[in-house]
Amino acid sequence: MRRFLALVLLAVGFVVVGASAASAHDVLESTSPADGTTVDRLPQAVTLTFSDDPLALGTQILVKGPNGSVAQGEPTIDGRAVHQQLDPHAPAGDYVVTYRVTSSDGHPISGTFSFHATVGLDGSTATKGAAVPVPQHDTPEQAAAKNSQLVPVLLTIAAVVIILIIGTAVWIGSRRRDAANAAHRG
Ligand SMILES: [Cu+2]
Repeated sequence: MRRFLALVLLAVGFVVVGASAASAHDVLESTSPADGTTVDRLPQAVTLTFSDDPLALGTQILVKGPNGSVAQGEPTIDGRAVHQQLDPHAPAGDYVVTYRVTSSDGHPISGTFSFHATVGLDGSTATKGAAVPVPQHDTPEQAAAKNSQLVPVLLTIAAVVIILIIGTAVWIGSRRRDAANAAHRG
């Protein structure tokens, strides 16, 4: 019975120690932009604010946009806030931020949040939920197709110009004839 009681006390002890260790973890209190929100314009940096000052060691902030990673430079820690600068050419669209910081108690904490930017730092725009347009160059086939569409347009313009020239020539000719006839009569 004593051994059993000792085991129970030991188990309770582990639970209490474990719980206090867990509660000592810093937690992410807020982010800018906030998780799941849409911002009019992509900010120049994302900010994560924790419940206590994270340690500088091992801080990693990944920011992934429609064209890939846009995190620029190393994250900086300012008290409870961790800032990550973004590429000044980052486009509009959906963003996912994945973080891994070292809690003030030395334990790693990680997570993710996401947001949508209607206007990018590069001035591009994206509608939430819509497929993000990827800039594309014409393939040789598409370029050829566009050229073949252009040919009838150019032929039509050429035909109109020729008709106008001939029409003008005929009109000038008839006026000259009228003038000559008039001179003849007078
Ligand atoms: Cu911890």
